[in-house]
Amino acid sequence: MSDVGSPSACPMSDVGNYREQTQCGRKWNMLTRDLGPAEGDRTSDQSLSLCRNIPQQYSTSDDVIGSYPCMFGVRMRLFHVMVSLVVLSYVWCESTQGWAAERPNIVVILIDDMGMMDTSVPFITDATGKPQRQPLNDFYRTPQMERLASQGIRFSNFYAMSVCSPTRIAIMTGQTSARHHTTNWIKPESNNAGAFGPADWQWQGVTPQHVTMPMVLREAGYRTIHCGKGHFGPTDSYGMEPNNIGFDINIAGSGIGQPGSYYGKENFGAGKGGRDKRAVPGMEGYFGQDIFLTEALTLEVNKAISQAVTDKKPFFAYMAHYAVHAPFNPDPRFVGNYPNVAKPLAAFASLIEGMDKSLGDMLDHLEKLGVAENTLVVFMGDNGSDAPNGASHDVACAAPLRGKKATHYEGGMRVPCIAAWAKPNANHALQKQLPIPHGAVSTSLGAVYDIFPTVMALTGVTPPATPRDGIDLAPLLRGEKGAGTDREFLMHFPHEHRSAYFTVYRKGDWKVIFHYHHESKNKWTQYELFNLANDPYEATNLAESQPAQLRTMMLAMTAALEKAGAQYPMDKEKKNPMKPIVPGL
Ligand SMILES: [Ca+2]
Repeated sequence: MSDVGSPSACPMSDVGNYREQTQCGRKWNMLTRDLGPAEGDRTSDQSLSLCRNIPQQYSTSDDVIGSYPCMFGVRMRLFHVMVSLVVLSYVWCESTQGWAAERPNIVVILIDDMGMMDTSVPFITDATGKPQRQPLNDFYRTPQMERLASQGIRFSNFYAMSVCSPTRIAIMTGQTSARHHTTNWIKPESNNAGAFGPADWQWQGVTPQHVTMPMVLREAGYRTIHCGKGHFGPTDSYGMEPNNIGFDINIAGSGIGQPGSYYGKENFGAGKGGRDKRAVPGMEGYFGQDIFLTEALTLEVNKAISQAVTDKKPFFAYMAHYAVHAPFNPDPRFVGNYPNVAKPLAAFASLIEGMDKSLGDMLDHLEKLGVAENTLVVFMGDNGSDAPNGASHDVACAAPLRGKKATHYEGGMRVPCIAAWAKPNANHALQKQLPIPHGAVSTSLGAVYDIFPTVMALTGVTPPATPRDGIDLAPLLRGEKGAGTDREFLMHFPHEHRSAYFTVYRKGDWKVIFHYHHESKNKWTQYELFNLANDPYEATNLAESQPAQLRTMMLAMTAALEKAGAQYPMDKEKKNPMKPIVPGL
């Protein structure tokens, strides 16, 4: 705070007139150092778009705002300006360590619908924490994930929400879905609360009231790059546009949750009848070409990273592949590797292999640019597997885990997570600050909402003090034994999908599931209780046989939901919200 000035010394109303902000000192100068045109030529509107020395071929905030209908566009601009000012005032005046001579670059790679078993990297461990290969590890081919895992640490108990948007907004805000209230995937065209879902759930996704990780990093001087699937808000909402939520650059992101087509020859869905509404935006340069979407996105994100390096900007690159979400278009480069399985599964496996090539291409590119040693890579899936291979609630597509995407079992929300420096060098200053053991496995519980506080701590940026559920994973990344043990994980889903109207709560080895709309006369089936240490694949429901443990876990679940300000599903009469029922003894 010493050289920055307090918020009162830097009134927000003065932000537009930055030439007069001399009292704010060094940090203010850092924020404005790339503003481009001569100061005297800058309008107040221009001066509000801080740190945006952006190549013109990319979609920027102003491009998008200009495309909104008039009144909506004015509102969006006003919201955007207000949020920028609020975040700016905090980051600018409260950042404490973020101005070291060298700041780490951050690359977050998020694979859509990739579960923990959709890889040749074994994540399942034995009781001692040693990885145990499973048959699916011998089916999928992900050599670049193996490369990344050999350079860093993987998590065997890493959780996402059970579907797309709740996880994506958890990454952006550091909040569990029970708190940010986007508890379901966002249908772009209409509110999909479901028959008994809370009517006021956050279908709109990210709004100007949210403080997001890219917003904070951008204002701290990072080039923030979005590539791939957004799915942060429905059509024509504030959240549909990644530029609004803090990204300097948006490549191919919008409100859609899946591509119309993965094929350049099909223009990625544009102009293709029913698939046109899911056309991938901003990829016109590849229309008609024999190129797969995964490859095209990789070329584009690498270009954006190159530009950041050329501009001498630290960067935060969020590479959110559309792969491996349906439609299961076979990737012609790889599908021939899977001749003996059903076509949909072969296509899914080829999507996996394509995204793995992308990972390798990104790692190679970082090394070629000479920035690999100061770039942290975090690789994750956004929910459990959606591999077309068996029944939803069985031990099938995510075997030996039970369940798949959108279910309440472990296969619905356990995802791969690997963190590593893009090129390990134990003597590098930044890597000395965060030494990550090579080829290590952490069995501690981590979650997608931990990424925000982890990145903040690593970059030394202090975000505005809004409620968050995540923790700084640094002790786990360093491989410290005992770190992160006995944490809780809350997954709240008051909507309909493969599993409907449920809450999952895990603490330590125990996991409890509550089903709100319970039809059976057997009251115990409203609950599922598992000890994951003894029964990792959820075969035996202990709810009836261990009522004391069930009550303990239900009390803790109820408290966690209340603490998060959760919204509850409605009863069958749609009159009253339903809260979990804590059983007596
Ligand atoms: Ca997903």
